[in-house]
Amino acid sequence: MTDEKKPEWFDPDKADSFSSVVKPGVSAGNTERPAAKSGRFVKKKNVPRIDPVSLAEDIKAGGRTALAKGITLIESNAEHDFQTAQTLLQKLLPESGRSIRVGITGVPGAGKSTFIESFGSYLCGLGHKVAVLAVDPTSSLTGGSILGDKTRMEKLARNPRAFIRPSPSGGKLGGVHRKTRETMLLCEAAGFDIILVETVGVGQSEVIVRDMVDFFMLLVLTGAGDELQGMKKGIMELADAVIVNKADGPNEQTAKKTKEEYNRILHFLQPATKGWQTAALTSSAVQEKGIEEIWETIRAFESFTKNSGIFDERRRLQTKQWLNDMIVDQLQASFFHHRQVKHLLPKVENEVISGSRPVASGVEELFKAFFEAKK
Ligand SMILES: Nc1nc2c(ncn2[C@@H]2O[C@H](COP(=O)(O)OP(=O)(O)O)[C@@H](O)[C@H]2O)c(=O)[nH]1
Ligand SMILES: [Mg+2]
Repeated sequence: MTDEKKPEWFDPDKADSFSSVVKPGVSAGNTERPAAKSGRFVKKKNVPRIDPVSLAEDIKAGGRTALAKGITLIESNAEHDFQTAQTLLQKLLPESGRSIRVGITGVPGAGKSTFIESFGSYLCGLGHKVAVLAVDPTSSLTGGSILGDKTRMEKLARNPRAFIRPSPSGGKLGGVHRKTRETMLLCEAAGFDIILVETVGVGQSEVIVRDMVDFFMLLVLTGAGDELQGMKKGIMELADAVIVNKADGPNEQTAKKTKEEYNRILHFLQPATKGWQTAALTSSAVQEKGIEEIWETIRAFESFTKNSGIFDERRRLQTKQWLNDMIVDQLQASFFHHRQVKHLLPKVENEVISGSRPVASGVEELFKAFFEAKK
C-alpha cells in the first residue's frame, strides 16, 4: 500500500488492517475492472477480518505477532473493533492473572528505562518471561519518550523472553488506563509471568499505575536532605520500595546516605501495603548492581501478601475500582456527547457565569434534558 492511497488522517502506528484504504479512482475505459455503477457503493474486498477466537488461541500459544495484533485491537479507538476486542478478552480472561505486576515510577531521568533494561534482562536470565508496558500521559503530546525508551531498552528488546510495548497514545489518561490494564491481561494469557509498568512520576499517572499493580516502586536520585523533605509525601506513601538509583562511581557513598535518610522518613509514613514496611534500597542500573536484592524484596513481598490474603484482596479491589472508573468515564462521555446537553450547555454556562442563575439549578436543567431524551 502506498502512502497516497491512505486517507490523510491515517495513523502510521496502526496496522494496515485498521485503516481504511482509499482506492484509486477508476478511469473510464479501464479494461481491468468495469466502472462501478453510479450511485452504488463498491463493496470493499479482501479486508482481513480479525477472528477473536483464533487470535485468542494464537496468543495462548505464545505467538508474539498474535499478541501484538491483540494489543493493537485493544488500543483501537474504532467502534467496530470494540466488540472484537471484548470477545478476545473474554476468551483470555481465564488465562490471565498469573503474574506479578510491578509498577515503576520516578521523575524523568531517574533511570526507570535503564533500570527496566537491567532488571528485565536479569529476570529473563532467571527463566521468567517479562512484559514491559508504559503509561505515559505525555506521549500523546510529545510523541518523544517512546523513542527514548526503545533505545534505552535495546538489549531487552532483543531478548526473546521479553516483550516491550510503548504507551498507547491519544485519548484521555482514563482511556490509556483501560487499555494498559487490558494489555496486561493479554500479556499474562500469552505466558508473561512478570509485568513491568513504567510511568513518569508527574501528576496522576502514578496513582493510576499503583491501582493496577501488586508491587509499586519509586526510583529516586541522591539529593540533599531538604530535597528529600520537599518530596511529595503522597508519592512515598504509594511505594512498596524506594530505590536510590545511580549508586555508582563517585555517587555511591552519597546514594547510601540518601538511602538511610529515606529509611528514616519512611518509618514515619503510612505504608502502601498493610503490614509491609516500605524500605529504601540502592541500585545502579548501568552497572547492574542491587538488582538481585530488589528482586528478593519483591519475592518476599509476594509471599508475605499472598500468605496474608492481601495480594488477592488488592486485586479484587483493583478490579472493582476499574469497573467504577469505567462507569464514571462512560457516564461523563455520554453526558457531554448528548445532543440536548450540547445544545443547552452554552446557554446554561452563560447564565451561571453572569450570576443570573445558581449553578445547581443549571445542572438540574441539563440532567433533566439528558434523562428526558433517554426515555
Ligand atoms: N550513572 C548512572 N546513570 C544512569 C543510571 N541509570 C540511568 N542512568 C542514566 O540516566 C539517564 C536517564 O535514564 P533513563 O533510563 O532514560 O531515565 P527515565 O527517564 O527515568 O526512564 C540516562 O542517561 C541513563 O544512562 C545508573 O544507574 N547510573
Ligand atoms: Mg523512561
